[in-house]
Amino acid sequence: MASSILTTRDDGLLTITLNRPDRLNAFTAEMLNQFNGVLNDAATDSGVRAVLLTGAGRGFCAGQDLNDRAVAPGGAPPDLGESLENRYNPAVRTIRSMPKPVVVAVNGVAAGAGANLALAGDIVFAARSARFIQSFAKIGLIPDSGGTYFLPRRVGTARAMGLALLGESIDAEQASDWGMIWAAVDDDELLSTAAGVAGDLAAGPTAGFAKTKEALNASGLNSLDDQLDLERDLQRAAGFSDDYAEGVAAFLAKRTPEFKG
Ligand code: T3D
Repeated sequence: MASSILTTRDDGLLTITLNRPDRLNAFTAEMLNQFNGVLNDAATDSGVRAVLLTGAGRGFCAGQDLNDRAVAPGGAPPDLGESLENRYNPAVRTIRSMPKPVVVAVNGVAAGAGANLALAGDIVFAARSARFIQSFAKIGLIPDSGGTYFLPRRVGTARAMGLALLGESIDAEQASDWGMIWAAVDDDELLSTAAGVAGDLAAGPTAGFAKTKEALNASGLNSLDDQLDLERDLQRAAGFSDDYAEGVAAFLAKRTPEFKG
């Protein structure tokens, strides 16, 4: 049986493909365990300098596989808190905290936790035919996997509330217009565009990117004073790095820099 998580390596770029196309790549517990294993390896492997996440087939990810457990009126309810604590939340935390860029190529419908895992990425591309749906509202749940965090920060509270309560689908173009994602691209150019950007990031000053990510992650809760202090500390460390010296030397010599990260 094919693995539900596929990986390929091309120099410093790791591509992760969600691979249950007949279920629009909906997550089972086993698939999430595999996903978390791959994400953890990507986070700690210094040879991985950027990650590209996409889905196989016509969907990106339909969130939790609703067949993966018995849910029925009158039956014993599953503990969804356990599911989030042990499987979804670790994935979101690893994507947000890994010290390297995560590019997401949303190739088709992204629903429920699938939509919010996409939004956990650093740079999100979506095919023009892709849709984002906060499906939780349709089944009595709340947006999870960071949805209540990422959505208001990306699109503002009014749109976040509408998306969360109405559970309506929005297409890639609208997601891009609202600032929810970086760009909508033609379907047949999605993977080459996202892989090109991810490859460029993998060849870039990844230690600097990690500090940028750390600073932006912190800014949601910091005061301006705290954020200025953090920028000072991170920039001090960046200024001591070989990549900074290389970047400036390459600029002055009018040559392409060779970053080590
Ligand atoms: O652990 C926890 O439970 C807590 C965490 C919760 C996080 C969550 O993600 S909750 C939200 C779960 N997801 C959903 O509610 C989405 C359900 N799916 C849909 O609403 C629709 O499938 C889509 C809007 C995503 C796509 O619609 P469409 O018309 O393009 O495709 P389809 O025909 O509905 O789906 C294709 C097949 O995939 C179909 O199977 P079939 O009929 O061909 O045998 C469908 O049943 C299956 N599928 C799609 N999503 C799921 C699924 N099977 C199981 N679970 C799914 N989530």
